[in-house]
Parts: sequence; structure tokens; C-alpha cells
Amino acid sequence: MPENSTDARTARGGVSRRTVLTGTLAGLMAPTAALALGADSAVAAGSDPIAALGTTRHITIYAERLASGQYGYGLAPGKATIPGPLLEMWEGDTLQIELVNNTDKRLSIHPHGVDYDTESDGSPFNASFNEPGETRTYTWRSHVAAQDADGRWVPGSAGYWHYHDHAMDGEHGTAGVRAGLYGGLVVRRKGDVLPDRTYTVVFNDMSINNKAAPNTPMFEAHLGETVEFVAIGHGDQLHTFHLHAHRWANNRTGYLTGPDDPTPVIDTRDLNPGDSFGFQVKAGHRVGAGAWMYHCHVQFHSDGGMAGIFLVRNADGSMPDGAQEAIDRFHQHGSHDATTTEKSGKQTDTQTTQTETHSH
Ligand SMILES: [Cu+2]
Repeated sequence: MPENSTDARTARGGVSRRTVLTGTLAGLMAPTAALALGADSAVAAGSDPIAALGTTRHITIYAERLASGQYGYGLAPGKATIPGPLLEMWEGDTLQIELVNNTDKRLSIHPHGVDYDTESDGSPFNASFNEPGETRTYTWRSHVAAQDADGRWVPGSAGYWHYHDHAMDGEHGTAGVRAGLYGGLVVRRKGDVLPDRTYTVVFNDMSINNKAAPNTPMFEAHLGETVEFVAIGHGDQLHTFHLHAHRWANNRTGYLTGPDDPTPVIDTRDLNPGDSFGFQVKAGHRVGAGAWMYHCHVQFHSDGGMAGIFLVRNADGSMPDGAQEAIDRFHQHGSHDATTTEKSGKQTDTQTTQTETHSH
């Protein structure tokens, strides 16, 4: 049965919190709330087959200047990170973002992939931005796939998207993006697999999450866990994202739909400015626990510090044989500099855990 507004159902109910790890051991012990689509509650079909359905959520995001001089978005005052918090929506839902600008710079928040009015565009072109100290609400909508009156199928909003500043020091937010004002946006479709952990990886100029090796984030998982990567490109460079020993289907989810699904299976994908994609892998599937590398496959980029570690621990959380030695070697040989990155890798600005909200 086609998924359209007549039979589309939406998640109802409360908001759960899930901790997303970005590389701390403590975080490995954090609970991951199961996220299930709640009681099916039929949504009245309107006359517009692609009208937004579902629930509306309100969140507040704070834009702040970090101690390093860079900038970040956070879900609470003093909690800004680079990248900003992972934002998630169920297809059909609406997200109202109250953006509090606690900086002395003009800035905004501009999403990719979702629906919004010109007032929520986040661009100076549409007079959509926050002046220094100003609070402004941006509304992002999403929709399910539906068949239009003329028979054509209009895609739904589900996908791995992203958001970023579009107003700092210019018309395009170039300074804000360079300084760290960006993050991941996942729009999930009913029935999507929910991961145990989600990591956001941003190739921004010659950095990863505004860090250079060996200060790039170390992403961790236990053997067999479902790990979701949200990959985003920014800046002025062309990149290729490569993950060692893991591979995924080159489609919306990373999964094949069956043994005859012809979708190419890949382990490297272009990640150019403005691009984003995501996928899920089973950590260590058929290769085992260990310290695996992820990096940009443009050789002078990886040599220049665009590399990091995906640490797959044993299922019980212990370190696999040889993993610590590999990490030590990475730190000995991986010392690099990059113009847009912090050289010190100050932990105060490093995102250690990322708390996000789900509606379900
Ligand atoms: Cu690169």
C-alpha cells in the first residue's frame, strides 16, 4: 500500500532523551533510550497530500563563542559544541527552534533538506538572522512521500541532512561555518532502524569537526552495536570520506532491501562542500573489534591531519588486543596542524557527549 497522507501515521507521545557519544569512555556507559514509534494515531488527511503531518516540537539552541575563539551551537547555555547537537525529526514532524544568539556577531541557523518559509531561511538575503543578543524562532517542517494529483511521486523529507550558520560576517555564513557553527540533521522515516550510537563527522576545510589529527574525535562502539555516521562536508575543499573495514549500501539508509538489491556497496564516498550523507554499520561486523581508521581519502588531506579513529571495543567493553598500541602510534605520528583547527585540542571545546531529544 502506498505511503500517502491517507494511511500515513505519525508518532505521538513524549520526548525521550538519548545520549550520543562522540568519543568518551564514560559516555559508553550512558543509556540509550529505545525509540519506538508510539501508538499509531491516524492523522486526518488534508486536501494537500504532502502537507506536514505529525507533531510539533520546540527546542532552544544557544549560539556561543567558545574559549578557543571558535563558535558553536548548544542545547543549553555554556554547552555549545563543534559540531552542534544532532537534531532529529520524524518525517512529517515540525521543529520550532528558538535560537538564542549569545554572541556579539550576526548569525543564523539554516537547514538543508527540510521545508521552511522565507522567514526561517536563515539567510540575510531574506532578512532571516539573529542580530547580536537577539532571539529568533525558526520553523522547520518535513513531509512524507506522497503521490501528487498528477501521479508523480514527491519524495519525503527523510535523509541525512545538516544545518549551519548563513549570516556571520557576510551573506553566506562563511565565517560562521569556518568557526564551527554547523551540525547534523536526521529526518527519519517510520520503520527506520534506530542506532545504538550516532556520530557526526564534518569535513570542514582541512579539518574534521574543526580538529586535526591527533586531536580528531575518536568514535567508540562495542562489537556488534549499530553505529550511525552522519557525514557532512563544508569549506572550500573536495573530500572523500573513507571508513576502514566497514562498508554500506550507497542509498538513504546504508542497508540493502534484499539479496537482489542492486545498490552499490561502498566504503568511500565523495563529501564535498554542502554534501551530507549517513549510514549505519554493525561495529566490527566480520572484521572484529579493533582500532579502525576513518579519514579523508584525498591524500594530502589525510596526510595533513584529516584522519581519526573508530575504536570498536570488545562486546564487554574491554580493549581489543593491539588497539591501545595503534592509538599510541596514531598519536605519535598523527601530529598535524590545520589553519582552521585548534592546535591544542582543548577538551573544553570538544564535544564529549551530545544529548539530543527524540519525539516518539
Ligand atoms: Cu579531504
